[in-house]
Amino acid sequence: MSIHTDIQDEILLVRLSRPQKRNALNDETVLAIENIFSNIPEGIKCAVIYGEGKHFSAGLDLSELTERDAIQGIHHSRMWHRALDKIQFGTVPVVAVLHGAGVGGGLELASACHIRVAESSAFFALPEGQRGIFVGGGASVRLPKLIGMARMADMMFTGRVITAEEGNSIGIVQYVAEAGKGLEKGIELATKICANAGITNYALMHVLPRIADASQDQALMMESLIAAIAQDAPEAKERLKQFLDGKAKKVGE
Ligand code: 1HE
Repeated sequence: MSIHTDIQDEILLVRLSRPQKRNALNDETVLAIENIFSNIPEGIKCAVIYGEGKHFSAGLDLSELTERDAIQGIHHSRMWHRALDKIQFGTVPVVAVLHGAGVGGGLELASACHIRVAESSAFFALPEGQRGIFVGGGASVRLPKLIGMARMADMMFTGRVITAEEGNSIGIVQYVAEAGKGLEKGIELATKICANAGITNYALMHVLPRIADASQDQALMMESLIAAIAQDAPEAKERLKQFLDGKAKKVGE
């Protein structure tokens, strides 16, 4: 099997497990991703995805690319879109823990997650330019939202390799961890996410990206609607009361 899952408390741990091929994403793996994120077990509130071996993922399995014609190529790309949409618009937030290569489709997979942690060994690139192809796993939509269109175009035009620290400063990742400490950091973040109200996590996954894509007028209306729904929940009322009674953590605690 090219992917393994484990459960730790309320967190689903998803491990890319094809280290001999640098976790290159063949069709079997992409379909397994679709299946896993379509069937998050009851009681799970967050997922963490990471890679076995020295790299997160070397991207598309290039050995499967050679025989495809144009229409097969479209179906293949749409399969990636389906699978990665199950991550971005699934039922639980997903933290990606990146180390070594996070390139091509590996970066596309990471971009579909909600938070990215890079170990200091991580590096990012879009070698599609050099391979004579184009991204097909959603990077042209998701990556410009993280780093801007000019940076993505540069990565493809020139094959530029971005380090973990650079990735942190331009927005590919939100955290950098020491070598070997990424998973720990990912689980620490996932634990915080699990403690949020479900409606807040849902709004961040499903409403915020739609607000970002909408016109200002529609976006502000969506914000008002989701804000009203969230504050109406008994859980929100209870959390606000706890703060006002001095029983909740202050900011930063
Ligand atoms: C692979 C792949 C792969 C490794 N497909 N087999 N992605 C790329 O263009 C990245 C290509 N890979 C690399 O540049 C390097 O492998 C790495 C920098 C990621 C890692 O280097 P290293 O020295 O640790 O490993 P290696 O010796 O290059 O590879 C080990 C094995 O994995 C070797 O196979 P072996 O049978 O000779 O042992 C490699 O052939 C195999 N391997 N990467 C297939 N990608 C939805 S569209 C997305 C489009 C893309 O993602 S394009 C970018 C593809």
